[in-house]
Amino acid sequence: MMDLKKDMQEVLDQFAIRAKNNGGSDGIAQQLTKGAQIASNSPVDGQLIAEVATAAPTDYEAIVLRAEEAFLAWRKWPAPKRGEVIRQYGQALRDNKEMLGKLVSYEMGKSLQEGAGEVQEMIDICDFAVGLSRQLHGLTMHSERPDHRMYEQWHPLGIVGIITAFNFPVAVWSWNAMIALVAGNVTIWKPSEKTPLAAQACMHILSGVFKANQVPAGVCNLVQGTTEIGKLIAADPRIVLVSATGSTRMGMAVGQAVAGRLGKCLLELGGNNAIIVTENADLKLALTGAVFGAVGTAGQRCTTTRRLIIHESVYDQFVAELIKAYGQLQIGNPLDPQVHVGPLIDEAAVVQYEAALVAVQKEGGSILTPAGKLEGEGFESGCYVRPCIAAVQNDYMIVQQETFAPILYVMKYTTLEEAIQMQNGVPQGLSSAIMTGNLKEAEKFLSASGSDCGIANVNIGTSGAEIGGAFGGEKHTGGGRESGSDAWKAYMRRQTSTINYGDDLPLAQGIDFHLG
Ligand code: UN1
Repeated sequence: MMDLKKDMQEVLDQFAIRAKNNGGSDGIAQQLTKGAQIASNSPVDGQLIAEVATAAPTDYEAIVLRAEEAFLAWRKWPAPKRGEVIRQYGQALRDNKEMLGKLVSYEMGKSLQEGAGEVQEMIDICDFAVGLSRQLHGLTMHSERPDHRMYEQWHPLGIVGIITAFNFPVAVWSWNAMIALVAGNVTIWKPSEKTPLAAQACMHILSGVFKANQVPAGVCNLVQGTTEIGKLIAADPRIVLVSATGSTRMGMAVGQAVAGRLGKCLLELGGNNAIIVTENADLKLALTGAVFGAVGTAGQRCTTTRRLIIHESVYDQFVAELIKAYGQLQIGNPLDPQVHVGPLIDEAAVVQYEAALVAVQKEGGSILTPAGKLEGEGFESGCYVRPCIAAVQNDYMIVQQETFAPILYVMKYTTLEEAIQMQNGVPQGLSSAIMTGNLKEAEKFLSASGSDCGIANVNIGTSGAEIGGAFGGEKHTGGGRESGSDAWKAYMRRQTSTINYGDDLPLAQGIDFHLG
């Protein structure tokens, strides 16, 4: 095992993170943060990593004014030139992948593999955004009038507010920011107050690239703070688009505030993702998909597998194999490459995990594996729990909710129709999967009367989406789409133009209107 203290000091030095940090954009907001300090403690060992100053409302105001100013210049940069800046950021992230991954892992508690994976998502979205910078296409349409041409083009919106959650402290910001920036927007990022340092590091790397390219100050901003800052962003008519990732409760508040001023919203909220394991599944493959989906990031992904809907003919065998696999999981310091499951984000999350287990039993469910909080050597932070499996019914109140912890609910089905109904029978609609070698089952699951989720996979778990597809979901997941495919359109405004190059003014719909 590495010398954690020495190793982390090197990481903090690399990103110029000191014991106390200014909370604004790197090199930009040096005098701007007058708010209270927030402490970032690692859930790995409970140690204080560093403190960050939060933005006071006056700091926020100054940042918005500067962002507005920066937009006037940035929107004039040709999109491929903006893309070139993002290309260089992608390169800088490649150079810093190991270090940034380690910081994410230590500050958030996910495994080193997953920390590095998150930085890889950042690199991937940079590459995607660079290509996109030459492909922000509009259509050309045939006009119904002679000597007329009709076409559309896409323009930037202005300021895009990005509110992110602790569980993907760097990747989700990048999905939003990289696309928003090549589109010609400026951004204001409010990261989770539980992972302020990872955000600080992202901005530190970015500021070097921006300086080298003389990007106007204020194009990409960081505002550290609590939900108070999130509320300011949601209510602010100058923030044209608010992209928010987090709980359904948070999304409802943000969505209502933004709708109240007719702003644009992009919400990526809770999931309650299920895998249907059919009698035609390759059970070995299903096992790996289910276990990684359920315990990866200690069950704190919005795409985490929370429910397994298993055909009655394979239920006993599959559940027995699951229990065996859970017995082999290594729980502990996520910086140790041998470890599968790290801590939850904080002690409040442990309390929620414990409350969910009580609720499961109260409603008549049974817990099939050892469960509970872990104590003793290595678990001093108080954030470690045992991933566990519980046999339940789909309509239990606790099963209908998203508990951000490694609790996997198992249930039985008889017909595929019933399984699909159970899969869809929750308020959330993010990710879903079916494990089957049967083409008809797979296609039924993917059809209009199949999964109602934004993501529907076959022979793959519910988590680990690639950036190239549009990411997001329906119902209480909020309806937004981020990252790949044509999700960029949410970050731009569409302008339809009709041009008359003739000598007459024919009106559409055949209307005859003559003066004199
Ligand atoms: C999230 O949990 O908010 O699909 C994002 C995945 C990751 C992203 C998860 N690529 O699991």
